[in-house]
Amino acid sequence: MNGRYRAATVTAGALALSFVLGGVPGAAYAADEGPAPATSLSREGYWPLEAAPGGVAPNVQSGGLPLTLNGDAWIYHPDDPLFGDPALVGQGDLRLDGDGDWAETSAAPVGGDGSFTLAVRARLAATDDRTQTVLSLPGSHTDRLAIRYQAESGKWEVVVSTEDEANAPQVVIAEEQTLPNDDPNDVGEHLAVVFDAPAHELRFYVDGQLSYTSTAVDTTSWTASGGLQVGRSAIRGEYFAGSVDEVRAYSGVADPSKIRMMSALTGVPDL
Ligand SMILES: [Ca+2]
Repeated sequence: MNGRYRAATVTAGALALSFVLGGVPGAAYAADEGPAPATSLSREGYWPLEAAPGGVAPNVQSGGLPLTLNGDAWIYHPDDPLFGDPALVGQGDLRLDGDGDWAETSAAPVGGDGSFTLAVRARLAATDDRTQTVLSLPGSHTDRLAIRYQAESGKWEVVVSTEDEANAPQVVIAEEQTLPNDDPNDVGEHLAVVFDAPAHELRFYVDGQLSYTSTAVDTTSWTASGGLQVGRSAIRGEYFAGSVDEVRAYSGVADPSKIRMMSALTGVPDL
């Protein structure tokens, strides 16, 4: 075999490829055609936050860790189930006043050494000048991952620290399209993060949608050492003021259709 033959083959292949791409403009950005799941999905936690007897919100997942409420954190129920202000989803949601309230599990339901999915519905009390963390997974010196309202930009963002160091380089995705809605009559936003470890990709879905700016290359593999934090960063504080509901944690990659189901305004216990 000689070099000239190989060169001809490559040229023919390149022409064929460009023809195929030209025939389906924009296909690479179609929101509904996300990558296939690289790993199976295993639920570690679903906390519908309907009640917290004794200050402990149960995990629907059998054998899963509950969320313990701290500070003045409480579960809201409308006085009148028909005409009162509804909870975000279902009959109750978690209320946090931004002044030392949070809920946490005793250990991390997902650590970050493999693929994972985290989801939550959150409504800020006010889009004010305080950065506020909705969910985080702590290490010793920084958060493995945090989902938060970034006051400087006025946007939701997900932040990954690439090492467990205070000033570690970070991977950040800011949500550019759907801004936080602090209207008390609104349902806030559904926020979901997928870390696809084999694909080295971080995805940030807001209200069930993944915009084309909401993925980032991420090769982080260190493991969180503390429990899941709801309503704060265990490292930086950043206490959340507002309502939180429908917290979910999975090992593995949730595909776009599952993320859309999680973002529904009715709880899906079997998801
Ligand atoms: Ca609820």
